Amino acid sequence: NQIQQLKQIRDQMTRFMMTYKFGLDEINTKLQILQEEFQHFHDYNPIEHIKSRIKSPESILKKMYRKNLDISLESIRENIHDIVGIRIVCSFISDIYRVSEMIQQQKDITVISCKDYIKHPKSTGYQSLHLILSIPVFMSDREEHVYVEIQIRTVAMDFWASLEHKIYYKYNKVIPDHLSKELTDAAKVASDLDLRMEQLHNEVNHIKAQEGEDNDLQLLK
Ligand code: 0O2
Repeated sequence: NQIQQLKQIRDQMTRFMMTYKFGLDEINTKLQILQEEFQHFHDYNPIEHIKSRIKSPESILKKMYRKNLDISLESIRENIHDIVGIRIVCSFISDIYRVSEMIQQQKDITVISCKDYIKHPKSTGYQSLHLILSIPVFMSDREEHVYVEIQIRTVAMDFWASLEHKIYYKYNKVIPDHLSKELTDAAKVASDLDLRMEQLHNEVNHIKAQEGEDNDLQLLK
């Protein structure tokens, strides 16, 4: 009887985690379509690269304990919004908002929250756009809704966040003051670089558009 019970729990857990895997597959397909379509019609891909992960059951439990929540599948489903985590890295800030809009417009997606740490960076200097979405997953006998966290950032923001994350864990979440200050300064440099790259990008686009117009005029002559 106890073995039966354990088997039942194992099956429930497998089903539970599978739902998130399907959710991730769905979002990945959506992103793939957006990239291909954009590349085809605009000859440009606003996405540099995408990384994704599914939180391990151990990390999920740790987060539940940290948040002081009762452990049940139902409670995990409601309270942990980043079991599926996707990071989209773009070249330019304008691409971040463009990609975010394209995702939010999709009819089967419900936007639960949108945190703009680009317009309002964290005190550490952290910048990114965070979306929490709910998406339907259609199984053989039922429809489930899963939460997905998407972080969208530039290459510079990603570079900064990866290093800061490593330092944060290296010092067991208490970063020495001098490093903390260095990181905040580096975040400012990364942010300035993003703005300059955006300006350059706009200038190049402007020149390209003018050349296009000139070519059209030549053809009319
Ligand atoms: P990990 O180890 O990356 O998974 P939540 O804790 O998710 O319930 P919160 O804190 O309001 O709610 O979410 P927020 O602010 O949207 O941040 C969620 C994630 O963004 C974090 O996940 C990090 O991945 C990233 N993040 C937020 N702030 C920082 C920061 O200052 N530096 C870096 N490097 N990353 C940050 P986790 O679960 O905290 O951590």
